[in-house]
Amino acid sequence: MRLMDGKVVVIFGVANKRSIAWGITQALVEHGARLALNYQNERMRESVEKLVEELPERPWLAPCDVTDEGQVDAFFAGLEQEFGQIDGLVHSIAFAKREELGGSFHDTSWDGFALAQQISAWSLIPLARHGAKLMEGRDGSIVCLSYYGAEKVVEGYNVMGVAKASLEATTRYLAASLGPSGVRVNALSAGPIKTVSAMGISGFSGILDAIEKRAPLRRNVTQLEVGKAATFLLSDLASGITGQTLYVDSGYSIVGV
Ligand code: 1JT
Repeated sequence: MRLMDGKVVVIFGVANKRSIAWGITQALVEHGARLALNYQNERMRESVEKLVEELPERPWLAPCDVTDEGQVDAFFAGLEQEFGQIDGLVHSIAFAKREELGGSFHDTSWDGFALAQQISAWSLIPLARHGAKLMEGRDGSIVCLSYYGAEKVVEGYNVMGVAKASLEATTRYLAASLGPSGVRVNALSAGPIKTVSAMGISGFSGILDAIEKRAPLRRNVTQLEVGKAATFLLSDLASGITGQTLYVDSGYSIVGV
């Protein structure tokens, strides 16, 4: 069954083979989607160019640092020229300074707080605005990535927890404002995954161990499992779903004591 035949999806956030966005790319390719990807800067360009060589069809690639309005404008202008319209958009982008992920939350700096919000939450708004413009009359779908630390305190997640809470609320407000145009907006709350940016954060491997011990499925989730759920939300199978946060977490979030 191919869920995405004839659909165009733009994916923000592929950096390397461990990126969640790469798992989403692979699942969407499996389901027949035509893809467009960004790379954050020239340094990232090479690694993304190399990764996409594995795919059966080369996706459209262009630079886009989401903190640069000019680059966002140029990216979507190029996208429109290449595809005309699009059907889906994936936001798989987050950032926090290493020193803010750990230590005492009450020591959070304004700069660290603002940076995490700008890149991890606010950036969804301009991407959704530009994306929705290319989805007119197409029943479009937008998906972003969250984490359990948005709603419960996860030691050390700190400023990212507040940014993800903001992202989930942004998802609901965008769902309400874009719904009348037929555009759906949902978040996936993924279990912890060994990505390049997560590895080496103190406490992270303990969180992976806790999932293996306590989650109903007794294992961690993979990038591809998140990709399959993203494909569902982007597809017509989810045509009645908007504003939601869907958990892809081996069931961890349902467990109490
Ligand atoms: C970022 C990073 C966002 C790691 C992230 C993230 N969302 C989930 N993780 C994994 C994670 C989870 C916990 C944690 C640390 C990392 C890395 C920097 C960019 C944004 O606890 C300390 C619970």
